[in-house]
Amino acid sequence: RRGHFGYTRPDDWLADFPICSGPRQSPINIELQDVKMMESKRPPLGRYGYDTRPKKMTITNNGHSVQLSGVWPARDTPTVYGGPLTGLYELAQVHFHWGADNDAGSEHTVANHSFPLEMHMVHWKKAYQNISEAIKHDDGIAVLGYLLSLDKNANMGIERMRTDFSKILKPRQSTDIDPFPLSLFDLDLLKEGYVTYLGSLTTPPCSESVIWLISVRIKDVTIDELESFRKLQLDNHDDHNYRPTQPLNDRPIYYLYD
Ligand code: SG5
Ligand code: ZN
Repeated sequence: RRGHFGYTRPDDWLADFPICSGPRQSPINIELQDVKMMESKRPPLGRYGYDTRPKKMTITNNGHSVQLSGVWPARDTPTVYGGPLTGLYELAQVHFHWGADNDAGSEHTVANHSFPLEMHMVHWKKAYQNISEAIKHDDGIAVLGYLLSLDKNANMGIERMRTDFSKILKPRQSTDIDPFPLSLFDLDLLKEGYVTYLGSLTTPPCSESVIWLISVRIKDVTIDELESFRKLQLDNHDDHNYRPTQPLNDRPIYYLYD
């Protein structure tokens, strides 16, 4: 069945999606000594809509992750621009990657260190009309990535989501939740700086269409929050949903801050 894949043998993805072994795959390990300052002067990264509460908000267990999506008032759909991006990128959805225990879970690693959770905010370039068109272009998608480390501070966005996780324990369950603005996730990408490189979707079809922006500020996640993710049943009874890191292949990794 097309669209069916698991995390036990990610090498099997290549049979249906050969680009999964392409030259600009994600995630990667970020070695700090490889990170260069981006020299050219660029407009600072900006965003709007993140403080606006959507009219409707939905969480879905799609068998690969839990996805958060929303419907915002006209012109308030969360959007990012500037920094390494050309044009406007509109939010499609937010999702998470986790592991069976605290030693693994993130897709990106830093100096070969894994984090227990990684949050992805997927945006698509509005110039391409829709997301399925955008993934055909090498600058079609911008994903803001946040690494989370086990600590005592609860994340208010995750707390709001997990209130209703009991309704989406099984794949293909979905429920509307009490809407909240994305700023509850305590996003600080703009202030703290971020690492950026050209990569791919980390799931099939592995399209090489993603400009990655990874926050250098590590956020907190509590053990209760992690256990809520781990209770969600995934396809194939996978106990994790992170792809192993892929070869960097001479790609530059840049550090940017505003
Ligand atoms: C998750 O990661 C997302 C995919 C996303 C990939 O599997 O799924 C969910 O969170 C539950 C629906 O999102 C979708 O399938 C809905 C569009 O794929 C995309 O966002 C395609 C543009 C891969 O995303 S990632 O590279 O950021 N990890
Ligand atoms: Zn992801």
